[in-house]
Amino acid sequence: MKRVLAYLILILLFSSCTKVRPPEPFGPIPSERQLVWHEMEYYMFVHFTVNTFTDKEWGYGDEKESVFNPTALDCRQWAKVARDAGMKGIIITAKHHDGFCLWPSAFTEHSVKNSPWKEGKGDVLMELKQACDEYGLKMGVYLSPWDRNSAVYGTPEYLTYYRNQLRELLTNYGPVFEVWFDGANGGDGYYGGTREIRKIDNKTYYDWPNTHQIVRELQPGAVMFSDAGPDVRWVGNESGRGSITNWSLLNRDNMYPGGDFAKILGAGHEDGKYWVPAEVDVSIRPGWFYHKSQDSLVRSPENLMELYYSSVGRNSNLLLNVPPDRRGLLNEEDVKSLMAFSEMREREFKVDIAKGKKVNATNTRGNIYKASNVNDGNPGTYWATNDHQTAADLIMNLGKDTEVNRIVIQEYIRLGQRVQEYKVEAFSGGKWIPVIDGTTIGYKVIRKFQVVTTSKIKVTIVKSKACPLISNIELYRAPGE
Ligand code: FUL
Repeated sequence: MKRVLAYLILILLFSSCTKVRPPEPFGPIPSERQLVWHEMEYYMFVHFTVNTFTDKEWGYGDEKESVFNPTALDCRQWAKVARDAGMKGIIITAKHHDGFCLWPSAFTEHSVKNSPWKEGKGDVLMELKQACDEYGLKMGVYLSPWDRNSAVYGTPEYLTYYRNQLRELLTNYGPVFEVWFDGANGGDGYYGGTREIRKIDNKTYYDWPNTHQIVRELQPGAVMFSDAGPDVRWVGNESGRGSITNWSLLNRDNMYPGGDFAKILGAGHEDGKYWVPAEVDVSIRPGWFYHKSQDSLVRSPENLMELYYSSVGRNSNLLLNVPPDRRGLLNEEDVKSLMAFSEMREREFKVDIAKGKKVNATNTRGNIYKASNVNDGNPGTYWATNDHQTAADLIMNLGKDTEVNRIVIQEYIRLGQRVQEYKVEAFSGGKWIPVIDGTTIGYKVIRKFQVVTTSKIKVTIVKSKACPLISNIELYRAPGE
């Protein structure tokens, strides 16, 4: 009996020693609202206001409300197109720099309520909210801090006005997933008829920390975008280019919207103190607003595909602007291109060659964090190495010679962004051949390469800040090439 007991105690002791500890978080980690945002990946920007009717990009603020008169406005068409295109939400310019409000704000006369559209009874925000609900999309709002119409712009009173409008938008239209704070502050404007230049100090005028509080209080699930976050950062250009090295980290303490930070926003900061991932905002046309003269300049499906690789493929979300025309509809040209792009994406990523294939790793943190977690189709599981093991190989056995030309890799970012350097090799002709190398991974990278015929793919984490955690690897043979 004694011997049995001793034996049992030994077994217990042994199993508690070998129990694998989960990896500790490393550095800043994303909040729940940011995690939800990462998974959205691709959504629509809608620039629509008086500019659509005056053929401008920046309205001066003196536009008569009567110019806003879409003949067939249909937010359900926008939402259907967005849904069919594979987008997850729509962010609308509720108010652009001209100050005209697409909803009947109680705090200004400069809105849809004084326009001929629906005899002043219309509310674009409400129609969009209902359309988004119907098509399973999330809604976001752009409320321009710069207001070239407001007589009080530049004084402390404007801040109260701005915050009142923010409250309206965040109270009356259900859940909002993103609030977009633009950094533009051009100076001159109508400003209640004074037609002058008003300069503000970007750093202090808007008292951002207190404005942010309103968003947290009214919409705790919403992320806030600006050049400097706090939750999502601008990528530093409007041409659709995410940075190849892209840390979702940023030292944003001394940054503010409209500051001169474009050069650092692409890569972020490797040693950043906060989790502030990048969003790529870009238009399907040369302008942000609809101009008939640009109907022939809509981006081709091939071009949109390139944008996809240089945004979602580089650890960024893609916010693609598709501006409604004067009817209040997404134009046929844009819709055609978006749909063809969507089909192209489906063809490109049709069959995941990696799924279910046998995987081994040179280092594994016990059975829970096994190598085969990278291709089990479950984003909640991941392959991890032991602590201090910051380099390791993962080998995927494809079973037979197979053509491959795309790879998707994802880190398990809940515990931080870690990988600093990786490479991919293919086993061909009896040896390992280099395919691609890279720096950061983060939420996701999608990489293209020349077709290789191979029976095995090796992903090497060359350098990582802490033990790497890889949640997903996919392989594809995209047509062509
Ligand atoms: C810029 C604005 O000035 C443009 O008009 C546009 O809204 C773009 C997305 O952001 O800063």
